[in-house]
Amino acid sequence: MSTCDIGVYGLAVMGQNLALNLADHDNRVAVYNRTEAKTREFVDQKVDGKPVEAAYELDAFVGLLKKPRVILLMLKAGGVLDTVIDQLLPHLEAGDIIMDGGNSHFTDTERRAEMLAARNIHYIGLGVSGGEEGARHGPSLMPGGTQEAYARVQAMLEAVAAEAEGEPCVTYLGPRGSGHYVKMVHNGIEYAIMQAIAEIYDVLKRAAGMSPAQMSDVFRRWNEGPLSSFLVEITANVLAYVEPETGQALVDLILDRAQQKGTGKWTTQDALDLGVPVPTISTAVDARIISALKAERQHAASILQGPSPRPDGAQDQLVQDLEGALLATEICAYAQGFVAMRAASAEYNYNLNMADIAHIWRNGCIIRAAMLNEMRQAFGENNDLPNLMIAPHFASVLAARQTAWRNVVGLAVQSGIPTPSLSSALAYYDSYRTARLPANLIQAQRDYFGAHTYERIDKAGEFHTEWQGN
Ligand code: NBP
Repeated sequence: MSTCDIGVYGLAVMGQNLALNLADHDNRVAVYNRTEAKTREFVDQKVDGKPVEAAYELDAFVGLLKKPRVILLMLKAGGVLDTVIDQLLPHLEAGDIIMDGGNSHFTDTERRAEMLAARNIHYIGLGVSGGEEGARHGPSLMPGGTQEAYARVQAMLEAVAAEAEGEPCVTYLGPRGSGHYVKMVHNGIEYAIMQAIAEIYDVLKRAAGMSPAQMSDVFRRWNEGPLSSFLVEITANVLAYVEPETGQALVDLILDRAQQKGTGKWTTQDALDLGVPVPTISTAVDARIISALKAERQHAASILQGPSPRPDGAQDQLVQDLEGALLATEICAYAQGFVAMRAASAEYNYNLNMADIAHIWRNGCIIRAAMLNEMRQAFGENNDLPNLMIAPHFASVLAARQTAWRNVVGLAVQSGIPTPSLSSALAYYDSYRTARLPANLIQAQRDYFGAHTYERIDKAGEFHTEWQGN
């Protein structure tokens, strides 16, 4: 019987939780997974009387859906999507909608949307953020596709999304791959903020000599102020966690090797293609790569010299400075992400509304933070704001925190504690506010060895000099 409002294909963590969330909001949900046992386990252990119908064959799954059909794919990103779409196509008809809720690369989404449009099948690239908990109780959703397709799923998506001040954290973002583009940048910002927090933790540990429990209190306090955010909150919880078996702070027992799935790298790659600097995001990707070189780092530690941090007594001032440095760095990370989206919007004709993006990130997603309210306001006043840092509110926050930020970076450099994200953000801030950078010398060098010409500040035109004849 074709009675289901939506079908969820893919029952790993995200698919299971979104299926339950959809079922909680007046939807009859069909579910399917490649490995049958996972579907059976889900139905037996999690569904608990909710309106969920399982299928164990693809044609039976599609047969459960009302026409025109809506199918949500929650699959491992990559070639799997092409395989599954190919398998689904013979069962679908014109007017059906496929949504890809995974972390697909936006160019793959563009290609799939074009291929499916030729068959009159709608394709929505749906960025989903919030992890397991968000998927179950309210994620932030970033949809891109045709407006016609979005109108058909709008009520359903609004019902399952998180809410911020009574508004759902989902809105139509733009055509084709725009939703996945915004999700990619969301993850790039996420990388940067996580790296900045990790650096702050390192300074608190090595320069202030604090224990995880003490640091947890610091992050918990910060979470009551302008840094209030999901990532600061969970950091406080992680630092407070004592493992029952060992009686130790679990964070101290975790190997210092961070993994990645690629969305941060993609953000950097595309930003570079667009000519947009995103140094705080890029350094966060680099930092994860360096963290993976554990054996090399252990070897180098016995060869390369540097200062050994010695905790001094002035903890209160340092903690205060660190709060300012983290806040300023986070603003830079968001600023860089918004600049990348602005450039992408122009290049790929996405027509993105930055205030809407700030709004849908206010709840449900990993980078939700109190400061997104001010970002929404800043972009609401000017969608073409060239850089968030120059919005009056953020310019004054940065001005008020810059001394603290410089103190922290200075201390870290003096102590030999690597703080690539805090430092790169400060260099970004200083570069952006410098009216005359030393690029004049670079132009002279380029002209010297390659006759690349240069422009002058005192007259118009392009100039070349025979430098060696001087
Ligand atoms: P995974 O990314 O781990 O994907 C597992 C799913 O893909 C399973 O249902 C698996 O089926 C299916 N699959 C694979 Br692998 N190969 C397949 C194939 N050839 N044909 C059909 N199905 C195949 O799951 P997830 O962590 O729930 O994430 C789902 C998507 O959401 C991903 O794109 C992820 O990047 C994105 N995302 C994840 C999170 C998070 O917190 N986990 C947050 C936001 C977005 P099987 O059971 O038969 O192996």
